[in-house]
Amino acid sequence: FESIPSPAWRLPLLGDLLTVDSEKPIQKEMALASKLGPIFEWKIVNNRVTVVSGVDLVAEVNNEALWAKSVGLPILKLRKVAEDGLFTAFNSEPNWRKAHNILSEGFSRSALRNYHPSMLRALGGLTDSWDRVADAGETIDASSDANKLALDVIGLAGFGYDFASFIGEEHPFVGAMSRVLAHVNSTSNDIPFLRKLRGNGADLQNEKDIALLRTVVDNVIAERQSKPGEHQDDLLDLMLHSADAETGEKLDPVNIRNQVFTFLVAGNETTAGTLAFALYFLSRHPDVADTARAEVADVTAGETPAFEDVARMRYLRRVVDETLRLWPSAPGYFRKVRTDTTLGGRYDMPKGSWVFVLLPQLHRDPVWGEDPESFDPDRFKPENVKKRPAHAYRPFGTGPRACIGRQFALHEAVLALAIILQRYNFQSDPEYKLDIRETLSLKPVGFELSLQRR
Ligand code: MNH
Repeated sequence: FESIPSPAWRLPLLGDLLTVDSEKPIQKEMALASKLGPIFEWKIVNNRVTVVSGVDLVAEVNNEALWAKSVGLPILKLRKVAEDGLFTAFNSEPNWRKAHNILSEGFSRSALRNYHPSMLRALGGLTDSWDRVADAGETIDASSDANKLALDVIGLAGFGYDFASFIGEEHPFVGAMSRVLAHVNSTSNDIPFLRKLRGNGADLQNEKDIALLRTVVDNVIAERQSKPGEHQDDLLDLMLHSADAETGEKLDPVNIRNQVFTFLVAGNETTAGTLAFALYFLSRHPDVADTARAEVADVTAGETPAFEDVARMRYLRRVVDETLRLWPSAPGYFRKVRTDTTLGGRYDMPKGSWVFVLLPQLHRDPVWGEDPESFDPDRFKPENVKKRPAHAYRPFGTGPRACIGRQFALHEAVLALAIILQRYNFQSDPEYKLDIRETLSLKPVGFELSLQRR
């Protein structure tokens, strides 16, 4: 067996201090992968991480016969809040299959059709707010508004709950959630003694934040239960009333709470990041924005996009696909090997070993051509997609534990961009340099747009 490439030998602790970047571990790993290749190993204090990003190796670890989802360290930390919710559940937990069976129905095409009006309603909050900003000649913060929109969308569409993010003060759920995720991120990568030096202020805040998140989740459930006659045909209804066809069992109340929390987080952060990155790319590529705007006009004839219109906006969908290639807002996932095996024909992987699939680097593999950094939606024309190996693009993960919300997210992103393009011209400051914040998910920070109504 060969040993996996790793950064040059360093003094154990001082060296680690110099290489660890607990704020931006993904961007650090991208730099290491560029130097060390499609597989490398590095050590964050006691945690050895094997990072895989070459397309052939990723295809291998995505093979369900040999490998499976692993609940990696950050997901393990998130279990403190989400327990056995869909995203954080261990493969072995019976509640995973039960909830997966029950909730899959909530993501069928007919379910999506039901969510469309709620998505439009949430978007109405955004456009009311942006109209005022445009008239006042001010700017919006793309990530912050994308977060508001995504929370309103998942709240209304999934749970019939209006966070009303664009009206008045920001809902405290937003701040609490983003701090909890940042806490998970930094405690997964930080060095324990540095954390001690910083004191436990962050940990106390974290406890308070978790309590607040639980209260909001309980309110969402209680509000629905206070109206027993009302059926909404949404995720919450499935959680409360539907039985798993396999076991005949319904979800228990504790699990429902975990699922509501899971969906409010999973449905928010990643979609918001995608939308903010897409706005970044559109503002930097006026030709792409023009083409997309023309398509929207063509498909909708200037009307509010109908459900069926969204699937017809092929070019805009490619804009979203290409955005998720360069900056996949969920930047990776963990895989664990089921039996002793050899990876790439030369690296020893005893049963139970795990790797991290680094998506932004996979999405820059040589199969993406000479200039993987360039933003080009045409990469996703069907004839070009056919030329690439299937595993070259995995922004929604792989296998049975892949994203259940994929179609929901894509519908939301295309619809939101269509309405924004229809309604506004927008520009970003040419001086702005993309700055990406990592809180498990990725999003641009400090990215502002000025708007004019069209
Ligand atoms: Mn989503 C799992 C990416 C939007 C709900 N999601 C995953 C995984 C990736 C992912 C990658 C697999 C993680 C792993 O293997 O450990 N998700 C995304 C991206 C977007 C996204 C890039 C938006 C863009 N996700 C959404 C939305 C929802 C959602 C919207 C809900 C409405 N995702 C989930 C859930 C899981 C998941 C739930 C866990 C599924 C499971 O393990 O059964």
